[in-house]
This record gives sequence, structure tokens and C-alpha cells, in this order.
Amino acid sequence: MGMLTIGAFAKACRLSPKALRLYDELELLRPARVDPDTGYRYYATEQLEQARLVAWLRRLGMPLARIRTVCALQPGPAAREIRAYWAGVEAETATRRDLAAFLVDHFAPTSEEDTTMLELRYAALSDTGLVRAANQDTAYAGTRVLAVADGFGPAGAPASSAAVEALKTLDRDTLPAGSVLNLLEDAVRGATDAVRNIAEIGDDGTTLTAMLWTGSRLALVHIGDSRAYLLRGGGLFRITHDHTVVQSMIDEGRLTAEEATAHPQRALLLRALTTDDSRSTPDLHLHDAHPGDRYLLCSDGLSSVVPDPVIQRVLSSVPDPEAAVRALVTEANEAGGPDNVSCVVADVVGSEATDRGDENRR
Ligand SMILES: [Mn+2]
Repeated sequence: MGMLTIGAFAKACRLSPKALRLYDELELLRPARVDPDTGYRYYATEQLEQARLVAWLRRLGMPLARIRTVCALQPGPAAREIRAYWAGVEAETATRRDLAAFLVDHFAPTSEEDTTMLELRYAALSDTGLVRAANQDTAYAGTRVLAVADGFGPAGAPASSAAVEALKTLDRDTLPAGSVLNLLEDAVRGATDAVRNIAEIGDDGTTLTAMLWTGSRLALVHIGDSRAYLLRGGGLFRITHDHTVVQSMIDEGRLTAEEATAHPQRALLLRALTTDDSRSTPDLHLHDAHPGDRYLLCSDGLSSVVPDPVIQRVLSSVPDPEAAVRALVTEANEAGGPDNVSCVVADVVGSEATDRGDENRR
């Protein structure tokens, strides 16, 4: 077995001697021999492979503790661990990308199109379903605020209703001065505080998926496993990402979307408005509204039992928002109604359509 000094070994594996000493202390890469008199470290040439693997994983940005885990694994599990690490990096980057896009929109000059008069037509409906004894969901739709919240734990019902109540402070004719981003953040902080005043224990909390209408855009705030969909040009697009254990397993390639629908832990949330600060950060998005767009907010009581193609068919074929939310709740209950189900449907209509609507109402 050939032995190398730390300097020669460092050169061969492209790690600095300083890094090698750190990895020794962390038991990530122990020298083959330490001279008892001088304390000099010596490495075996056979250790080069492992050292270079550590260097590659460092280049990936993987934390040392996780590298230690990977190095101790067999090739198959090691591959899965690296895939899982990378999925986490991408999810984190996606969240930051959305925030960056939000900020770009915030600073971008207002375009000509934004002067188009647009208006929302909306309806909300929440139903206990056929199995649960009580309804812990809250659904709300007003001129500016659309919201669905799905409470959990003993205080789930007051938690979901308090979160929506806090957002309703934005439901007024004129928005208070300030950027949409700051308004939303303040409202969400209010919602979080309200939930915490109710939730005594970590088991209580609520999801929250809500939109604030600015007159030309919809600012979306989302945490948990309720969802927002956009029906545009006949296509149905899910515009929220579930903050669940199974969704992260799908992202990491450990589970298919189909397997997830039957997974025993599919209701386990990674994030929600709870007493736990580290799990309470929502996602924010800003959406330009186009005339003809239809938005759906729903709790998992709909999306877990009614397949997307059925949701798409109902949204495409039932023009009136009131009738659409009723039809969606009916679909959930016909599928067994195992959970509380809440839906908000909102249509973006242009000013011409608005005028016609007014005439029809007269
Ligand atoms: Mn639910």
C-alpha cells in the first residue's frame, strides 16, 4: 500500500491540506496513518477515490454531514440520497425564483394592458362532506380576496376561519397604499398571529391558499396542501405546489404521482400556518390576469378524490361560478365525500363583458 504525505495527497485529490484536516476531524476521511511522534498525517493511495468523491460532492454544495451519509452508503442508496439532496436544492431554488419573479413584476413599469378594465366574478362554497362530523374548512370570495383554508387539529375550524378573517382586511374597494407584496405579507403575518392565538399546541393549524385581486393581477399566497388551478384557453394548470411529504417524495423521484394518491402519509404536511415558525413560510406568486381566465381554489377534499380531468370538465362546461362550485362539491361527495370540501371559482372578465352583465342584471 503506497503512502502519501498530506501535501502530496492533497495535490492528487484536489482538496487543500486544510480541508483534509477538517475532514479528518469530522471523521469524513481519516488518514491511513498518523505518525505518533510528529502528528503528520499519511494517506493511502487507495483513499484517493474516496477523497475525490468528497471533492465532487463538495463541488455540488452538499453539506459535510450529508456527504458523510452518502459516503457510508452502497451505490444504489447513495444515488438516491444525492437525487433527494438535489431535489431539495431545486425546490428551494424554485421558491426563490418565484420570489424573484414577483419582485421583478413589482418593479416593472405598468404596461398599456394594465389599463384594461377587468373585474372578477366569483363564488365560494364549503361543505362538510359525507364522513366528517364537522367542517374545519373555510372558503371565502369577495371583490378582492379569494381564500380557501383547511384547518387541522382540535382547533382546526377556528384556525382556518381566523386565517381567512385576517386576509379579509384586504377585501375593500381601495387597497391601502403600499406594494402588493408588502400588503400580502402583512396580511399573512396577521393570519399567522391569529392562528397562533388559537392554536395551543403544534397539532393545530391550517393551510391557506388565497389570492388578492389588484385590478389587473392576482397575487397568490399559498401554504399547505390546498390548491390553486388556472383554466386558460381550455387547459387546466395547477399553479401551486403541495407542501406535503408525498409531494417532496415525488419531486425526489421516490414515488410516482399515481402511488402518491394511495400513500398512507399523503395528508402529512411539510408546511402550514402553525405554532412552528420554521414551517410557516408561504409561497408567493404574482399572476397577470387575462380576460377569460378562470381560477379555482380548493381544499384537498376536492383534489384528493376528484381527478384533474373531471375538474377540468366541470370548470369548462359550467359558466356560472355559483353553479361551478356547487357542481365541484357534488363531484367530491359523489366520490364518497371523505373530507370537508371547499371551492372558490373566480372568472376574470373584461369591461365589455361587465357592461353586458350590468344590462342583464337591470
Ligand atoms: Mn382537508
